[in-house]
Amino acid sequence: KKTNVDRGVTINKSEFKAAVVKHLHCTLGTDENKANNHAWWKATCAAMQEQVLEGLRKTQKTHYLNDTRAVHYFSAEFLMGRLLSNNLQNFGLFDVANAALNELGISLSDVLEEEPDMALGNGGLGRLAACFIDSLATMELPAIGYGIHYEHGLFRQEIQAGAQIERPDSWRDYGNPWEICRPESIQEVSLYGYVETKYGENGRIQKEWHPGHIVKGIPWDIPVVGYGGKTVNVLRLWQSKASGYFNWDVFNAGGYVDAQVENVQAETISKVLYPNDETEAGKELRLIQQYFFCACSLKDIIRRYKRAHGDDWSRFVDQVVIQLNDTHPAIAIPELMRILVDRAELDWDKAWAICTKVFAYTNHTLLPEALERWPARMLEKILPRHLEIIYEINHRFMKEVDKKWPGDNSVKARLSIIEEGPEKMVRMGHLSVVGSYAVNGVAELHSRLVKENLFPEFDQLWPGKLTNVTNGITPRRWLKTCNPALSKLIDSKVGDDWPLDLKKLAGIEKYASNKTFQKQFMQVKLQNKKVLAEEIKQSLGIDVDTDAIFDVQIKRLHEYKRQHLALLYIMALYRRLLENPDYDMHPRVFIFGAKAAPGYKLAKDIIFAINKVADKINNDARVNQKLKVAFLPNYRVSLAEKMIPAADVSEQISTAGKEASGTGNMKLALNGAVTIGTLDGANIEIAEEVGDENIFIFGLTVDEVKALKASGYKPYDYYYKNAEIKAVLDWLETDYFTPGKPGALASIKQSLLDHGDQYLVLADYEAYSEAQEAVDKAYRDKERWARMAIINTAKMGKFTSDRSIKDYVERIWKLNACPVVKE
Ligand code: 26V
Repeated sequence: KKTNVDRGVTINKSEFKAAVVKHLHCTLGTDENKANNHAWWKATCAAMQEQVLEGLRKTQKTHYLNDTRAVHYFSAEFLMGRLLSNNLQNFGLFDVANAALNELGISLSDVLEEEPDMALGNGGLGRLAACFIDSLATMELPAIGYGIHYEHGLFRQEIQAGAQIERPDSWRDYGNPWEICRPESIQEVSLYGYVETKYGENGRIQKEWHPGHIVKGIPWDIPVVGYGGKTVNVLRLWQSKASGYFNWDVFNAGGYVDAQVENVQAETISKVLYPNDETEAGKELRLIQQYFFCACSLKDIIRRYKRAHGDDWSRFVDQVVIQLNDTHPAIAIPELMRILVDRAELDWDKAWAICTKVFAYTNHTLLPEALERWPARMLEKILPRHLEIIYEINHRFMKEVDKKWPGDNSVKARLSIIEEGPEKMVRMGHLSVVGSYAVNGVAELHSRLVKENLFPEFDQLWPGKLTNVTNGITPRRWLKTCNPALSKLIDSKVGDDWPLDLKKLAGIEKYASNKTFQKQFMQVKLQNKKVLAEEIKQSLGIDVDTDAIFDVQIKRLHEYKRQHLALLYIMALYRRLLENPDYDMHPRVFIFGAKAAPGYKLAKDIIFAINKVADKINNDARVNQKLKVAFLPNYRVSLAEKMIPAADVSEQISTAGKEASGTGNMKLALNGAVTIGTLDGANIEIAEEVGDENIFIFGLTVDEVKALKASGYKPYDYYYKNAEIKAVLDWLETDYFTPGKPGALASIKQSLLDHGDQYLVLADYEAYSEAQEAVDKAYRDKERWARMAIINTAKMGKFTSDRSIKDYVERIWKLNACPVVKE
C-alpha cells in the first residue's frame, strides 16, 4: 500500500526497509547483526536522503526553468536541531519508517535519539531562521538560506557542582548524513590589503582593492524539506579554507610550516559560532565571519543570475531579494555596492538604486549592548574598500538628511552611520536602515519601539519603510512532531490539515468545556509529563510528581529575561513552607533550561544560584512534597521538544520593552501551557488571541517602566517595604544554600540593590507573586485549567511561521509560489 500518494513521494514499508538495509550494507559497511543504533540512524538517514535528493533535484529544475524571483535569507545562525524526524514527518513517511524499523527489530525513537543537534545558533534569532526556511519550503516559495558552516555550534553545557561549564560542541565529528559538499561552487573571498585609486580614460575615478589575503568558501548544502514533501529548498552554509594562493612563495622558499599557519588562520573563520556575549566590539574574527559568508553568498547569487541574464543588471532587482537577519550580514550592503561600482562599473546612483531595492532588514533587539558597532579602524584594516564605500553612502545620506532638516546638526549626529567619539564607530543598524527598502521589528510592540525609540527620525524621513512582521513558529516541528499524542487528538476533532492551516485549531475551542475532551486533553498532558519526569530522573536523579504543576522557563539566560525573578519567588515559597508547613499551595515543579554566554558573569551566577537553591529544596523533606526545582543541563532544540509538550505553565517574564518577541512563548502555548507573563514582545499578541481570562498577565507596562525610571527608581524602597523581598535577598547572602561559603550567591543581591536593578525585578516582584497565586488557584480547578489549556492551543493559529512568511511575501518580498512540476 502506498501510504503517501498525495505527498509527492511514493515509498512503502518494504521499500523503506530494503533501502535502510541496503545503506547499512553498502554505505556503512556493516550488517543487521553488528549495527548499533548510530549505524541504524545513519542508514535510516541515507534511506530518507534518497527521497530528499529526488525532491531537491525536481525543485531546483523547476526553479531554474521558471527563472523565479527568490528570497535569499542571510543569517549568521540557523538553529536547525535534528533533521531525521522532521524530514520523515514532512515527507509523510514517519509511520512508514517506524513500521519498517520495527520489523527489523529496531526502535525508531531510539534511532532518532542518535542524531546530534545542529546547533548553529544561539537562541531565538537562529531558531526563527530555521522555522522560516521550513515555512518557505512548505509554501513552495523559491528561497535559499545562506549562512556559515560552523565546525562547532553553540557550546555544550555541563553543570558541575551547580556551575555552568562550557564544552565544545562537535556535531559533525561522526559525519552529517544530510549535507552535500558542492566543490563546483567554491568561491574566493578577499581580506585586508589596500585600495589603489586610478583614473580611467574618461576621467572616471576607478578604485582597485589589492587584497592581502584570499580565502576559499566551500558550500555545503542542507536540503530543507517542506511539509508535504513537494518543495525541497536548500540551506547553503559556507566553510572557510585556505586558498593556497598566497602560500606558494612561502612554500617554495621552504616555508612549509609557515604556510600551514596561514591555512590554520583561514580555516579558523568558520571554526566556531560566537555565543552572544557581553559585547562583540573588537572581535575581528566575528567581522571576518560576517563578511566571509556575505561575500560568498553574493558571488553565488550573482553567478546564478548571470547564468540566466548575462551582464545585464537591469533585471537583478526583479530576481533577487535579500533578507538580512539582524545586522550580522549588513556588510553585504557595501559589498554589493563594491561589486556594482568597482567591478561592473555601474555609476554610483544606478548601483545604489539596485542595492536599495534588494535588501530588507529585520531588527531583533533594542538592547543597546546588542546593537552592532564596528570600530572604523578595524573595518579599514580588514575591508579598506568597504569603509570608503560606507563613508560615501553616509556622505550622500547626510545630504538627504540636510534637505529634510536643513542645518540641523544634532539630527545628523543621531542619524549618521558613523558615530563620532574617541573611537569612530560604524553603526550597522543605521547602515542597514539606509541600505534597505524595508525594515521590520518582530512583534507589534517591538516594531513600535523600533520606530519611536531606536530609529525615530528614520520613520519621518522614509514613512512606511519601518514596519512590523510578528514572528511565528513552525507547527510541524513544534506540535505535529514533538507532540504526536496531542496532534492525534486534534486530528480527531478538526481533521489533519491544521499543520498547513493553523487557524483550523480554532475548531477545538468548542470542546474547551466538554468534559470528555478535557479529560483526553489533560490525559495527553499527563503522559507528556511522565516522559519529562523520566528525563528529569535520568538526568538529575530527581523524582518529580506528575500531579504537580510543571512550571517551565526555557530560554537563554539573561538579566532582562529575569530568571532570577522566578528564583526569588521560589525562595519565597520555600520560606513560606518552612514558616508554615500547612501553607496552602498545589505542588509545583519549577523546571529551567538555559545557557549563559560564557563571558556573562551574572548570568552564570544565576544558573549557579538556581542549582544551589534546587539542591537544598529538593533534599528538604519538610517541603519537597510540594516544591521541587529542576535545572536541566544543555538546553537545546531537541530538549525543548521534550520539555514543551509537558509544560503546564509558561514563564515569559521579561521586563516590558526588552524581549523583542519571544518564540518559546508561542511554542508553549501551542502545546497547551498557560502563560504567566508581562506585557512584552509577542506576549501582548498572545493575550489578544487567548483572551485575558486565559493568561496571567502581570507587572509594569512599557510606559510604567519608563515613568518609574524617569522618577528615579530606588530598589532599596522595595527591599525595606516588602519583608519577603528583604528576607529572601538577605538569605542569598548567608551560607544556607552554599554551606561553608557565605556570599557565594551575593552577586545577585548586589545587582538588585547596589547596581540599581536595571531590569526592575524588585518593582515587579509583588505583582509576579500575586499572579503566581492566581495560577495556583486556577490550576486547582481542574475543569477551569483544562479549558484554559485547550483555549491556548486553539487560539495559536496566528503564530504559525507560515503567517509570518505570508506577511513577508505580501508586504516585503513580493514573491510567487512555484509548485514543483510533475515529471
Ligand atoms: C545579543 C546580545 C549580545 C550582547 C549581549 C546581550 C545580548 C542580548 C541579546 C542578543 C541577541 C539579539 C538578537 C536576538 O537573538 N534576538 C531575539 O530574536 C528572536 C527572534 O526574533 C526574538 O524572539 C527574541 O525576543 C529576541 O531576543
